[in-house]
Amino acid sequence: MTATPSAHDGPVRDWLRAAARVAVLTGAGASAESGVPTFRDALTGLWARFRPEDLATEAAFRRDPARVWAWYAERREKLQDVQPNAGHFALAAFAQRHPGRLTLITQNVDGLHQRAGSEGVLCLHGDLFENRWLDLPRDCCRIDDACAGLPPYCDRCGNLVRPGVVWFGEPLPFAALDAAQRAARACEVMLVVGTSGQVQPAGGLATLARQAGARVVVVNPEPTDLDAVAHAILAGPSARLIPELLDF
Ligand code: BJW
Repeated sequence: MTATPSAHDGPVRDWLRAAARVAVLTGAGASAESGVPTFRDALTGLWARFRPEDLATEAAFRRDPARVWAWYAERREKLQDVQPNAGHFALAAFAQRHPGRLTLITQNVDGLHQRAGSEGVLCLHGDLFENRWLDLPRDCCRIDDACAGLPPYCDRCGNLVRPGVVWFGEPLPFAALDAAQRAARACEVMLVVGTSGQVQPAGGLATLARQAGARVVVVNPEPTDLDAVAHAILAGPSARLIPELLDF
C-alpha cells in the first residue's frame, strides 16, 4: 500500500488509465470544499453539534416532527447558497468524456454531483430536496397538495411529509444499492472519496470491490476506516486530487 499527498506520485493514474470500469464512492468530504459540513468532523461536523438519534431516525421524527423538519429545512436553505467544487465537476466531465466507464455512487444527499452535471448518480442515502410520506400513503395522500405545516401533512388522514433521506435503521433504496454492489464487483478501480467509511452498508462497497479484484484508492486528508482495504491512499482534499486523477 502506498500513501502519497499527490495524484502524480505513485501508480494510481496508471491504474485509472488502464481501467475500463471505474467506480467512485463519495461521502460528505467530497462536498466539504463547497462549504457543506461533514457529519463526523470533530469540530465542524453535524454530529459534533447534534445527536443523530435526535434527528436522523424515524423514531426521532415521530417524537418531534417539527424539530426534525426544521433541521432539514435549514440544511436545504443553506444548500441553496453552495456550488459544486472542482472535484464534482471533474467527475462529471470524466463521465462525459468516457461514456459508460464511470459509475458514481454517493452517500451525499446534497445534489451537488447532479448540479455539476453527473448523470445516473446512485444515491444511497436519498435526496435532501425530495419529500415523501412518513406512513404508507393512502388514496387521500397527495404530496403536491399536502397542507402547509411544520411538517406539511395530509388534511384528510394526518399523514406527515418527511425528507426523502435514509435515516439510521432504514433500508437503502434497493435499486441504487443493488446497482452500486454490481458496480463494486465489476470495477477495476474504486475511488473512495471523502467518506469516513463508518456507515454501512455503503462502507462495505470498498471491501466488496477489493474482494472482487479491484484496486481500491482512498482520497481523504484524514485516516479512515477504509484505509486498511486500500491499495493506495491519496492524503489530501478531493477538490484538488480528483481533477488531477481524472485529467485524461
Ligand atoms: C474530506 C475533505 C476533503 C473532509 N476532501 N475528504 C453493520 C455494522 C454496524 C452497524 C451497522 C451495520 N449495518 C448497518 C448498521 C447500522 C447503521 C450504521 O452503519 N451505523 C454505524 C454508524 C455504526 N446503518 C444504517 O442504519 C443504514 N441502514 C441499514 O443498514 O438498514 C438495514 C435494514 C435493512 C432492511 C430493513 C431495515 C433496515 C442506513 C444508514 C443511513 C445513514 N444516513 C446518514 C444521514 C442521511 C440524512 C442526512 O443527511 O441527515 O447519511 S448518516 C450520515 O453518515 C449520512 C452520510 O451519508 C453517512 C456517511 O457519512 P460520510 O459521508 O462518510 O461523512 P463523515 O462525516 O463520516 O466523513 C467525512 C469524511 O470526509 C472524513 O473522513 C473527512 O476526513 C473527509 N474529508 N474534508 C476529501 N476536502
